Amino acid sequence: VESSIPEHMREAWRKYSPQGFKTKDEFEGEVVRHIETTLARSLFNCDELAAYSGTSLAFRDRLIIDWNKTQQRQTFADQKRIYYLSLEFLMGRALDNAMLNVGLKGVAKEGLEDLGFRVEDIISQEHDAALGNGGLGRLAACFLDSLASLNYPAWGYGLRYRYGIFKQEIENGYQVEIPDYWLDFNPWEFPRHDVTVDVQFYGWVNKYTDDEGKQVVSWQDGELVTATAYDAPVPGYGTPTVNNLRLWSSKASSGEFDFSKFNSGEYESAVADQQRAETISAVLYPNDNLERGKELRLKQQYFWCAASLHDIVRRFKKTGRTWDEFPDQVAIQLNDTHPTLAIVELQRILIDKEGLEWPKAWDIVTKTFGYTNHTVLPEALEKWSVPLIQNLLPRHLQLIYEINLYFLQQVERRFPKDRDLLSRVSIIEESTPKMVRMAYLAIVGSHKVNGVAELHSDLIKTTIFKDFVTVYGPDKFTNVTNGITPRRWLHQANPRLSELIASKLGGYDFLKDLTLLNKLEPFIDDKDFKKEWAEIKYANKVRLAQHILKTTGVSVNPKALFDVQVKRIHEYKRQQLNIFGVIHRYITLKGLSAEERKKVAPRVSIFGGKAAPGYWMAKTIIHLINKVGEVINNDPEIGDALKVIFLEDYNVSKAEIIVPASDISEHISTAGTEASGTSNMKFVLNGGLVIGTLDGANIEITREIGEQNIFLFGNLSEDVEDLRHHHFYGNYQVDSELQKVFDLIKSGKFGDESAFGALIAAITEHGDYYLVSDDFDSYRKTQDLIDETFKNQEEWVTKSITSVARMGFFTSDRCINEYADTIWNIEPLAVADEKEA
Ligand code: BZD
Repeated sequence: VESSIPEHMREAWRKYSPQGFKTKDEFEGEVVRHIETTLARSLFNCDELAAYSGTSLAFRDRLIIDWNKTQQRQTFADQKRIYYLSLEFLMGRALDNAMLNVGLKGVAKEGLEDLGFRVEDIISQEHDAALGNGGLGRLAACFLDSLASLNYPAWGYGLRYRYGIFKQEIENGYQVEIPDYWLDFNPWEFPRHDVTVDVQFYGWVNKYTDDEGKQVVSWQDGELVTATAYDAPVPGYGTPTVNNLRLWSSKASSGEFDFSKFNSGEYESAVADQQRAETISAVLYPNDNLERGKELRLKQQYFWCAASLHDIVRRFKKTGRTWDEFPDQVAIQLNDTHPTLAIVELQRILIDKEGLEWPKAWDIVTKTFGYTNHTVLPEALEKWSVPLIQNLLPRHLQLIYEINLYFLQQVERRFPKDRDLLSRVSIIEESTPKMVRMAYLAIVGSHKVNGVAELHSDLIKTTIFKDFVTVYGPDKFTNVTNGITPRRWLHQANPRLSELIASKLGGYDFLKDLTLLNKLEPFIDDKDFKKEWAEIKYANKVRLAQHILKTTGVSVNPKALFDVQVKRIHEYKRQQLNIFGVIHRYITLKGLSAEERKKVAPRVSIFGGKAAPGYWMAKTIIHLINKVGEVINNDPEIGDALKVIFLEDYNVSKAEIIVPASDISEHISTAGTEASGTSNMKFVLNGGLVIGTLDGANIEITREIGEQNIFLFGNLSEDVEDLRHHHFYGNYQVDSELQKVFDLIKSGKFGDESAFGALIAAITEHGDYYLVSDDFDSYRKTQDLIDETFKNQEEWVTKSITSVARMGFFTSDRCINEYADTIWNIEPLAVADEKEA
């Protein structure tokens, strides 16, 4: 391709190819130019939003240069690529990240000062890209950062939702949902109106024999929806690699299907078609760890899978290779079961369009895909009804049945006469209506299945996927413990701590090799270092206290112990255990004399997180937290001894303020329910200690940082089943201290007690599925131990530094390298000029 362009053209191109700014003056020039010409504003009407826009456009120009080069480099190198399919990418803000990754934040800071702005104010103008619910979506974002930072040829594929996760407001103690329209001005996305795919829905399958006697299968009629690509650059840290995140947006196809309507005057119905098509990429489903089987959700999934697969196949075909080579060029990772239809779609392309034989096509498919499971909760496992798929995707349903048949025949050959096994592993559940078990389809269609922390990966092998271990043997199942990017979660969120660490380690190499943090251990007894460490934590707490005052009107003492639980609200995550503990603390404080109360370590209990709009129990928990806060925060006897804060609208950019400011964070899920957790890693990396159960990645965090540096409590996962059984069949009694909490709630102390009835009944009457009562005593005692330990600041800071020094394992770089080596079989692409960041 390159050689076909004449030298004089290349010469001219090279001469005028933009280089991007490097110095402060060049930066200012670019910002002013963008504000005056791109935005048509001037010195006299340049507010912070306009300054943000100008700054972003200046950085964007720089990124685009590296982005284009990266794409060219990857095309010429022609290596295997990894495609990460995720319905969620919780990216947060892009500008700060771009500044740090290209190593020009200092230049921007000074330049903006000249222009009359503070860099922090400009950064905070940006609307979060909130295209995700929680851990799964943020993990995808951390992975993109690592893939680019490690120079892997990688693409993310997702949906360009017009509305991201809703904005949460609290009114009278209740959650209210406000739509998140985030696309008003988004300088980070590039519409590619020339990159479109028509995606088909409904219709029927025509099977016939053609003139030459060949069997032809064709999916006919129905409706077409056009997918348009929107690309966003993903810059690596300290490297010229800028990868691509491609998000699809839906609109009605301009193809043959609706022209007839316009022509026959059915204008309104044509408009309705248009709106129906646009609805597909309109909203992110706000459920985390819950599946509800809605047709529109299935449409989203197929729309995105079909468009992505088409794009991937189109790129592969340009190389002129034969189909055998597909798995040597393409690895596709499924972020949970949401993209499972991609498996069926690739098989359809190979069989129906490319004319491959079934076994050969299926071999290619299974070599290409890997599947990551993120939950064992039964209510989160996706199942789609057969009639629904039949109607929406008739050809895919046939293929699913054939895949199942082919698989079950294989099982039967190995385990003859085991009818039970066959029905247990069947992709089709024989219920009314019949259901397609997406996790089973994902397992059958992939060469590797992984869990996201050791305990979780063991659990999937012994519980939900047990029979598949029998069928395939244990090697198909593996573990890749989650990680987080230290660029965003240390360097960006906590610049002073990052700087202090760099001063001891002689530079910022630890941001690319997090195991270097262990070089901090020799400084654990260094007085000045410890003092600075503590000062930074304090400064971060002051900042959070300011945010709390501004957003809630409550003034908290930054010297108090900040106890934080921020994550999606879910019964299994047990925010109810936390708030019951807070109420118990309140009862205890009220029983003390004023003198005694002064001796208690003051505490601020901070909560944050969204409840799925239809999840009543979760909303009740939010309501209780807010009501308890109203009472305690206004009780003059209590004062600073205890404050209870609910922070509205927890999201990525708020996490960047909250995480560095915690003394203790809570990761207290019922053992065996939280697949991994990733905020646990973020808090510890920022010098916070953890109270946690032996669940998910808490177990590995404990192994790495040492038992003396974490506050563990509660029952073990292997005992959960027996305890649940005992609740129903034993003589079960609620913990007596917890009963006092219930009594106070029932007295109406926190407002209308009937509002909280369901929350209490879940424990006292409905079997306490999440073992709140069983763990209450050990939770309280552990909290008391935390109070004691916090009084000895010397010891506390030692634990904090030691933990950070031992967190190297939890970088998403390690995690991505494991995926690359053990699942994807891909190599990084060499880059000539690795940048000094
Ligand atoms: O994935 C989460 C798990 O609950 C965490 O334990 C784990 O750390 C992270 C990353 O592996 N799962 C989710 O966040 N799941 C969802 O958000 C989700 C969304 C839609 C449908 C089902 C689940």
